[in-house]
Amino acid sequence: MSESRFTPRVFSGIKPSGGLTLGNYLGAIKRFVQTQDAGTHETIYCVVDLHAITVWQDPAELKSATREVAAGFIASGVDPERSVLFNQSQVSQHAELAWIFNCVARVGWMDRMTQFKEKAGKNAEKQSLGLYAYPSLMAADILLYHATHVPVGEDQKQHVELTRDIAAKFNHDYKVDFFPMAEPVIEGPAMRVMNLRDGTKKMSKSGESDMERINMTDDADTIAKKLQKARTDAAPLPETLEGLDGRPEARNLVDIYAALADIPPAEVLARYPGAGWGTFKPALAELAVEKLAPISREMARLMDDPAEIDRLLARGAERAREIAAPVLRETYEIVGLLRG
Ligand code: AQP
Repeated sequence: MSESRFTPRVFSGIKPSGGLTLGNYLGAIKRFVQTQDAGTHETIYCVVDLHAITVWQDPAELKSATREVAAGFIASGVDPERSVLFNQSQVSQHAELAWIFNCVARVGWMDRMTQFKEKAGKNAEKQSLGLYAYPSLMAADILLYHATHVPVGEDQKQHVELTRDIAAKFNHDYKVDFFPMAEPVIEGPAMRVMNLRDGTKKMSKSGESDMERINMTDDADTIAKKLQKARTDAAPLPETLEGLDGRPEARNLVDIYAALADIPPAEVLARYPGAGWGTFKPALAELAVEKLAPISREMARLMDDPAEIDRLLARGAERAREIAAPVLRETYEIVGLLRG
């Protein structure tokens, strides 16, 4: 199948399941802005609120988190004119295409999804059906726009691969060349920012303790305190990257520094050869505050005018529907669903 007939187009999203973390920023938003600014692809960015409700969300908090994620996008540099920026539930075609994909994807495919296993833990039977079917909705999010590239953190790679499986099965079953093979784009030193208290776990919005993550809205003192208390081993920084093997917490802090400073991790070690944590942690805190403070200030300013955020999202949704509606219409036609 020739992929060149598809317009180079990026789609990615973030769940408003809480406030944004440094993981979301480095693994997703910062790269969304770089892609938009490079100008080589159309860029579509979405606050995926339908994904958020796969686990319980307080309705008032969900609205506020949706605006906060939108504010985080804009404050970081996503331009609602140059990119299409909206919240998923305003474009009903996402849910409609997801249903069709529920009928294409196989139960065995969902059973292999590690994120469901991690999130459900021992309580899989008690999880919502939505959490189990989440990857099918994510495939719809991407394929509704015929997106060719999907920038994500490492944790979402398997879901983008499943999106390709769904596209391939749909094309095969209906004997069409309709959905593109979207590629995950996973590059840079911070594709998996780890929890500050346990370097083997991912930093998450919904993690139990606030001390395990840096929130985009944290003030300078809080950022410094969290990094100061971040768990590490006792050894100083090594001179080469191999010296970080088996030291997940140390590796994480070096990777965060590298991603914030836009330099390779080896260069961080070259800047701080053999440094102890008493030197490196304050330097990292200073850098994090320097990069994050302007964004959190701008987020606060935007959050002061929720009506303006709502207006921007509604306008973005209108633009998204212009792309999505013809794709869904053609999908219905291919599947044989009558439309008046
Ligand atoms: N720790 C992370 N490191 C790198 N990238 C990350 N992303 C999330 N956490 C990290 C990337 O951010 C994008 C949006 O993710 P999401 O909010 O839709 O879902 P998630 O990965 O489940 O995020 P959280 O923070 O862990 O949310 P909760 O706690 O609610 O489940 C994705 O591109 C993701 O890779």
